[in-house]
Amino acid sequence: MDWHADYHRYSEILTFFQALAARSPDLVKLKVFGLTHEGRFLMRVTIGPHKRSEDPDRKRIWLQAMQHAREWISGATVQYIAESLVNGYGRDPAITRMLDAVEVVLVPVANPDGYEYSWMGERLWRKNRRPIQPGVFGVDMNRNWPDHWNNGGSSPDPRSDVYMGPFAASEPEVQALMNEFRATPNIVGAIDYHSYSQLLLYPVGYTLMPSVYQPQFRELGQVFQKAIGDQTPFVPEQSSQLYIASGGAEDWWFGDQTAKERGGRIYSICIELNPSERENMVGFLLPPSAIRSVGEEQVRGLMAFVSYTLEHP
Ligand code: 0X9
Ligand code: ZN
Repeated sequence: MDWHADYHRYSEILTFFQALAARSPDLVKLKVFGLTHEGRFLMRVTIGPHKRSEDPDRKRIWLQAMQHAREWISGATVQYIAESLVNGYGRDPAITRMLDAVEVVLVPVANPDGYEYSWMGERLWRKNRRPIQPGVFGVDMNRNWPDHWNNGGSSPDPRSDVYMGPFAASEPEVQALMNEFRATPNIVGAIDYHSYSQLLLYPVGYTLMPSVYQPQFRELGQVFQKAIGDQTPFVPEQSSQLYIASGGAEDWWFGDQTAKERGGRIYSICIELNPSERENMVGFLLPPSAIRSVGEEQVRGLMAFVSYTLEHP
């Protein structure tokens, strides 16, 4: 069976990564780093030659998908990326070079409760599934991160799809992701995969004011596009130009607090995957036949992202 010909339930995805780790024990390591509200495992996958992990200066790239339950292509894409990296190491020179230079740390499903609900309950569910009031569920995880939380583009109404939560980092999934991120040394770049609209969004999202890194992010956008190819345009823009939204992961990764703790900023972006439409909810229902081509493109995009990040410290 061709795994990438379809979308899969969370338990199957965990099994997929267990099989990948069993097949390449020197390259792939799994770790449960937290539990969701409903008690599911939050899992991270480390990809790269283990013998290099002991190097205290080993650089790392953080990849994360499926904060939003209905954005299934983001999960399928990181599964594709993970398998491509594992298969390519020692065979494909560019992949080998990349994994010798950086370790990839991947959270394949950041919101497993919401994801399972999008299979069994409502296909277009977005938030996590923590009960807030009688009959009212879920916080938008990408409005809950503690960087300029509650600073616009999010809602205090628990019934809203962009509910920010009762306080910053109120959600167990966000807390676990933050702790794990902070416990991972030398992260130089981070990508949060979402869908859709084919955009490369860079910080900051809480205000229209540009960050001092805007020129680099613009250049990164061009490099990324060149790697993907003209057949699939990815528009680079500051995320607040799409719409202002506060409490997003990419702002927290980039933000002052993280910067101070780590002695520098990191390249953090949010990729809105295919399709290119902007308004129509059917964009979330990308047919599974698209997984392979999106995956191929994103492997190339990731390689360009990593190269740029390393060349522009
Ligand atoms: O709204 C979001 O969280 C992201 N779009 S999505 O359709 N996948 O929900 C975009 C987040 C980009 N960040 C900001 N605009 N701050
Ligand atoms: Zn999203």
